[in-house]
Amino acid sequence: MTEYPPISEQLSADDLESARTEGRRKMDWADQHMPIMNALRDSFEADQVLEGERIAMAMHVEAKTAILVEVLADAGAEVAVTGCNPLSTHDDVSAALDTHERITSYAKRGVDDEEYYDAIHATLGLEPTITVDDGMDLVAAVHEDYPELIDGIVGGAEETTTGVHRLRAMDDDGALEYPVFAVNDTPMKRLFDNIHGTGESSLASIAMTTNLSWAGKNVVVAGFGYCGKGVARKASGQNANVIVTEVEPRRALEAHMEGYDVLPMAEAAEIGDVFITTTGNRDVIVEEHFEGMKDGVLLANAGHFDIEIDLEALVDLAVDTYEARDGVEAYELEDGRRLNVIAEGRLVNLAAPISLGHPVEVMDQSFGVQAACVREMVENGDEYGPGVHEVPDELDKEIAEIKLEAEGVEFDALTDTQREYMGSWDHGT
Ligand code: RBV
Repeated sequence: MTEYPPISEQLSADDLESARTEGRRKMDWADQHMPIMNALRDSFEADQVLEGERIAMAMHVEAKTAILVEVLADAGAEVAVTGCNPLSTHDDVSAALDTHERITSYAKRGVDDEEYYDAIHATLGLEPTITVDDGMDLVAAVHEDYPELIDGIVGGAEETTTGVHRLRAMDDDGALEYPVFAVNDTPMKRLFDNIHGTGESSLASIAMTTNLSWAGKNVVVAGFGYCGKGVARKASGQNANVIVTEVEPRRALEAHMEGYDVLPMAEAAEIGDVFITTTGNRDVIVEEHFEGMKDGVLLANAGHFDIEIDLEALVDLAVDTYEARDGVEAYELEDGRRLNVIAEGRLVNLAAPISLGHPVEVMDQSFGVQAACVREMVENGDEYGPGVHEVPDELDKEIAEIKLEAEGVEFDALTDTQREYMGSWDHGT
């Protein structure tokens, strides 16, 4: 197993002290706004539901994620955590987490590829019984590099669309050898985190990074999945003129019926002021598109990996590149046009220097489902065979009910007659 030092051994003694204090302060703020995680912490801790478990995690290590990590550790598990993107870690939060007696954090911002994977491998030194991923890098490392760990793993949970997509491809190949919950696909995750979370945090990060307005801009949203819908809706709400690009006919139609302009990227490229990719696929904005763009455009990616904007082609086209602002790299073309790439084309809502990730409230929901899935794997893991599994609806509803109670929202229950009616087929006209 790779030797890689935890964050506490990577920062100087002076930096470490202040980082821990600041990291804890960020976590306390998040915690104050996470009623679901607080409720789960109380019950998990009282019953020590994860006692004896060892959990490896690769996620965006910032304040909200830290609350999830802490809840799992307070429930009795040993946890080793690292980042799932080289730019999304908050070192202070990572340092604060690492003070917990049952948590080791290897996450550090700005790591290169080698350090990134060394840290992933270091978490597996824990010989996990559970893996929690955002993007599937842990599952991949286990299967490719440490298959001997598979027998000891009860199961895993996956946070994001791209990770679930990769897992399904692996499952289709018959290569996935333990059960993994598709947390992303639950209503409590997707309808809130993907739509509102990605929409709000991507736009907020771009606006704060550039100090530019949305009003009156042509905003090109590539992909009209859950994330694209959120970005389009929120941009429209900020008075932008939204243009959607799609490859799926029903989604293109849906975007059209929502009132957005739908265009091929080649045409959108020529009129867009801001481009935001949310497809989960590669090569969405490429050389032919750069060639048609206006001077001063902003290019940002809200998909999990940095493959949607072809930066290599842009580097080749550019005669000069320079840091135009913190988190903005300008690529100057031969004819003088400047194309501005935000956060190196990485997940913009987490990877720009001022990015904070999704709002606390939505991560409370997503991580509530994550925690419930970890508990389910520990309690009933034997019932799930190798492969990708839907999260049981009851767990998702449990998380919704905790949130509704915390918000003081009451709702109805079916009467017996209604339940009977819904289960019957013989009542016609
Ligand atoms: N995401 N995490 C945060 N911790 O601030 N913000 C977004 C955070 C997750 C989100 O659930 C999405 O599915 C995933 O990041 C993409 O990597």
